Amino acid sequence: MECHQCKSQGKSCGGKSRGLAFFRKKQPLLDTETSTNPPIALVGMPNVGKSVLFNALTGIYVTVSNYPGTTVEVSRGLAQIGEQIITVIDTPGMYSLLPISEEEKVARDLLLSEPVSVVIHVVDAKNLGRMLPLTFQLIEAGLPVILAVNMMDEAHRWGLDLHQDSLEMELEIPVVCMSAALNQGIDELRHRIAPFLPVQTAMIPV
Ligand SMILES: Nc1nc2c(ncn2[C@@H]2O[C@H](COP(=O)(O)OP(=O)(O)OP(=O)(O)O)[C@@H](O)[C@H]2O)c(=O)[nH]1
Ligand SMILES: [Mg+2]
Repeated sequence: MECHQCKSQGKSCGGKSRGLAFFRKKQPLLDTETSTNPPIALVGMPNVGKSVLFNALTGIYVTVSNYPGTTVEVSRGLAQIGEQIITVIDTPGMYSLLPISEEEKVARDLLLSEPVSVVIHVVDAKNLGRMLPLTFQLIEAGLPVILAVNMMDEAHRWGLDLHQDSLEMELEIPVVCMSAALNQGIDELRHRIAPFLPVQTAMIPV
């Protein structure tokens, strides 16, 4: 079975890397002890690009572990948002906050049992209508939500476009159009996340 690290790099380690608690650090600042803010959670239906976005935000400093009491794997990594380092959680695919599968239950529990700084709801631009009901559920649950409309490259190829401003006004949450696989829109997303983070007091260890 391939690990998260290998999957992102198109390699295979035969699962050996899974036992490692941490992968090598990319930058010295990226240390778990520097991340005191509640995490950012990436949520959304299966196959919308959550893990690709997770890799784009966090680089290679990632842990993969089973959610307690389950066989469902959850990846955590550190992202730099402005001057701050914050944990990002890549949750299993979910269709609704009312869970049916074990994966959906883990994703729901991750969102509702611990505080999060912001929830990034990743959706496929080609299937927006099918995916927005979960956006409404997340908003109604009182969670701070950013809508990340991914796969804009494919949507454009289908001749689709999105009125980002109108959607933002309608939903009253930030909306970011992106193509995570092409690294497009990631900087704007970081920009839109920043106001959700509490001001950090002691970031750099002395
Ligand atoms: N064209 C295009 N493909 C993308 C984009 N983002 C992700 N993909 C592809 O979509 C597929 C699914 O991506 P993942 O990141 O594994 O999706 P996921 O949401 O993590 O899926 P689950 O873990 O099953 O919930 C992969 O083949 C990606 O390469 C994008 O912006 N454009
Ligand atoms: Mg994934």
